[in-house]
Amino acid sequence: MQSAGKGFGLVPVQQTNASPPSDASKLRPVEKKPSIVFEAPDLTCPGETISQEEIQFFVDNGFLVKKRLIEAAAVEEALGKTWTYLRDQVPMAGGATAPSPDDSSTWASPEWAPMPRPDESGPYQGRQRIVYGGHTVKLHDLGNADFLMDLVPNHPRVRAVAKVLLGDDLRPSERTRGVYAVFPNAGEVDTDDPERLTRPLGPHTDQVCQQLNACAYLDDVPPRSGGFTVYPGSHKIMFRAHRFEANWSPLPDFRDAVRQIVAEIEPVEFAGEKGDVIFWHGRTVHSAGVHMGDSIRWAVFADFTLDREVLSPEEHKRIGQFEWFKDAKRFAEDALVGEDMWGGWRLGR
Ligand SMILES: O=C(O)CCC(=O)C(=O)O
Repeated sequence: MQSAGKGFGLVPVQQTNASPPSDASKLRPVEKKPSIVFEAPDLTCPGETISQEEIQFFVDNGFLVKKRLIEAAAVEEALGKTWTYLRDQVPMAGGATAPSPDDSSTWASPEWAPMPRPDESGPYQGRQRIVYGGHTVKLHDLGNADFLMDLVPNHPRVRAVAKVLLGDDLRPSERTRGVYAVFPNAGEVDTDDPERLTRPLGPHTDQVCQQLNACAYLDDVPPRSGGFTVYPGSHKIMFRAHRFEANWSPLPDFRDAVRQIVAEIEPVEFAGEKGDVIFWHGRTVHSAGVHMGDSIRWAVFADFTLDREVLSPEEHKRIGQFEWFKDAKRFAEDALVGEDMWGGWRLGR
């Protein structure tokens, strides 16, 4: 296979609207499969950034778990700073107790203040700087803090894996998506509820421009405690549900493809340790995981793309594809989806 080069098989992109072009009247509900907790096989080879078996696993499944890739001490320090930020920045409802790192009895179902509407223009158009509601808090505006940049996208070991998979000419990272926290659910007590393993799953794919992403855990994530969850192999199906390889360009059968995946593929949830990093192909269907535990799931999400010409913020806004909190800018030129979905990837070559 050829390696990715600037201009390799690329055509100018016809800018289309963001919505999947599917007839909503044809949508039918689909029964979600419960997730299973994933046992990562050890495919590592001493001395190698990624082994051939790991590369093949990523190609086949659309994800790869690298255990303890980031040093525990650095992760602990980052989590301390994240706690400080959360307590300073996320407002609580009147009289509600703020979650505290030293008191796990404050973690279940925190009562946040009502969240403001997103800005309709400007640099934060479309998404609040911090999203808080229910059990999830997304600290987006922490995403470009130096300590998070150094911890995940610019960490030498994280970047080395991204380079072996995607290519040496990675676009310099400008931000992460921030820290995503999933809090325990105080109401999670009914063990007879048959839907408790599926109701929380929100399978979806991401927009704008998607090549390679990473999810790094800032604390240990026990089973059934909000672990990041993906649908293995779904990257191959969703790749073909787009017109272009990386830019969001859904075809008419996009929604049917998601429904097929959700109905047929058993999702896997990643339990793990602080410093573990899950690399996942950008077309993979994914979700935050089921949370029936009593800890907070802390994760940093980062995006990687090859270093090609990208659209300006104004152009992203014009086509309804402006997501300031991601490092996933649309390519000005992108390759049409063809037979080989890995033509632009390095995959160790
Ligand atoms: O928090 C998670 O585990 C999922 C995040 C997610 O779905 C996303 O960033 O698109």
